[in-house]
Amino acid sequence: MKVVKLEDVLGTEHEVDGGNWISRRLIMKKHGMGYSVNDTIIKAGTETHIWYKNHLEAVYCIEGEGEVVTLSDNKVWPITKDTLYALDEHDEHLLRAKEDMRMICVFNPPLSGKEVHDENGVYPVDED
Ligand code: 9YT
Repeated sequence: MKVVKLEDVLGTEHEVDGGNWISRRLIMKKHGMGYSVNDTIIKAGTETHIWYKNHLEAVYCIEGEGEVVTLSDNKVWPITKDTLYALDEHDEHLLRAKEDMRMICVFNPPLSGKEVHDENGVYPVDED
């Protein structure tokens, strides 16, 4: 049994500042669950290019409002509180936050916990 509180992560190396977002890594690869879980704040007024070529991600919005644009078809997906989107095809996308958004992000394979996007919006494969 594991219990993790947000306050345990704040101010540690697992509170990661990505510029447009701050990701609090709650469950990571080291926990051995086969996925990772982040509590992430997307900053109001930002647009972030993301392309998780090496991961599948599901994102559940629990606060705030914004939209995702999938770049393969330029479709705009409104995202508000209580909405989940799943990047089931490693979808390249733009994430736009109209206001601060709080997102619960689940990654498969799990993040090691310190990742930030590279210049293409990608997280690397964890080789360990
Ligand atoms: C929602 C989203 O993809 N935000 C970017 C940060 C990432 N999800 C993370 O590491 O929490």
